[in-house]
Amino acid sequence: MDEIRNDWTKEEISEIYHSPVLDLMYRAATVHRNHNDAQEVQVCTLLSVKTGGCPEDCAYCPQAARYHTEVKVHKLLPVAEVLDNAKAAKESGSTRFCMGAAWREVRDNRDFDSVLEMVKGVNSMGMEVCCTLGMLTEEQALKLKEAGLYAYNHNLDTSEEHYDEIISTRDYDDRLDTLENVRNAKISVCSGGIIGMGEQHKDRIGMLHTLATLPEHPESVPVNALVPVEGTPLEDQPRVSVWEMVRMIATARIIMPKAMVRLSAGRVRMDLEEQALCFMAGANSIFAGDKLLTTPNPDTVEDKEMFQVLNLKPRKAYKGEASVKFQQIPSAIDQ
Ligand code: SAM
Ligand code: DTB
Ligand code: SF4
Repeated sequence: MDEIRNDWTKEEISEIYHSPVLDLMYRAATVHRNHNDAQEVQVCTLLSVKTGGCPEDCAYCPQAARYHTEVKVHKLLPVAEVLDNAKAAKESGSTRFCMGAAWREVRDNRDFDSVLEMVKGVNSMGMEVCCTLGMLTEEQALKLKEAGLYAYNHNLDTSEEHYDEIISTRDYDDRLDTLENVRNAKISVCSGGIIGMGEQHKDRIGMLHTLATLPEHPESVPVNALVPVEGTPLEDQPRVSVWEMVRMIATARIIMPKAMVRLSAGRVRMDLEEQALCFMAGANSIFAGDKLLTTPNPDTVEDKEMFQVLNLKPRKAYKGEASVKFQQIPSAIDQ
């Protein structure tokens, strides 16, 4: 069995990433089968609970206030509306519900209290509840944990070296500090990045290196293909080829064998065969529903067909070793 290592060097990761692509896929598929049920794919749903008007300058993001995009600003949704959405997501087969807010950071105010209510509500439905709300202090992470938060998403997005080209309003260490606060609060960590933002291969390798050499690997690693949005500085970036997604996913799978590797943004521009290559390379989760946060995502009906054609089965909530560590309510198991 491949051992779980946190001492990968950039050279080792580079060698894996640059290996002949079919060998790379074969190795990743083997590692995947050694550690996970390769037929299982987790279906997650995203909901933007607070949209647009964000003070940050992330070059890829349609929700940054300073860019002129078609995103309509919306204040925090009412708790009941969010819970209705979560119920619908559960009924359509999702086992993880992720709430995103276009905030730079969490503030200790009434909106945060409402988010804590949302977390409590979704957790009591037996779904893994995840949030992505920007930077967090350790106290805020503990409050979320207490409310029943299972996972927190906070992406590194790119390498430390390329970071300044993409975001100037916070730095890489801020990102790492939040991940540490999440980890210390015993919340499951979800962190990955985006490809197709003009980065070089060495930046992708650098980002994977940072993730794989954290004291503990993130339990979840989203790999997003940039969705170029009109009005953002990255609006004209060319589409990434599926082989680049395959290299990223396969390398992540080999160096972090037990992580859920999420084929996240960018699926609308991939056909079934391309997505199949990503599952073969070790991806084992998708976001379902016709919208990600603000951009389109494949149709639920098409995704159901894809599961049938590829003989995939949706993974249950709270499954695997991580769930024992992060479980909130034992009665939710097997619901
Ligand atoms: N504001 C919070 C933050 O930045 O941490 C949470 C929401 S933010 C939209 C969550 C993640 O979505 C970002 O870190 C980025 O990786 C991803 N994302 C945003 N816009 C994207 C785009 N156009 N294409 C691909 N991924 C995107
Ligand atoms: C992640 O890595 N990808 C998701 C989730 N984490 C929050 C978000 C993708 C957002 C794509 C752009 C949008 O829809 O606004
Ligand atoms: Fe704001 Fe998050 Fe978008 Fe950056 S990625 S502009 S922090 S919503």
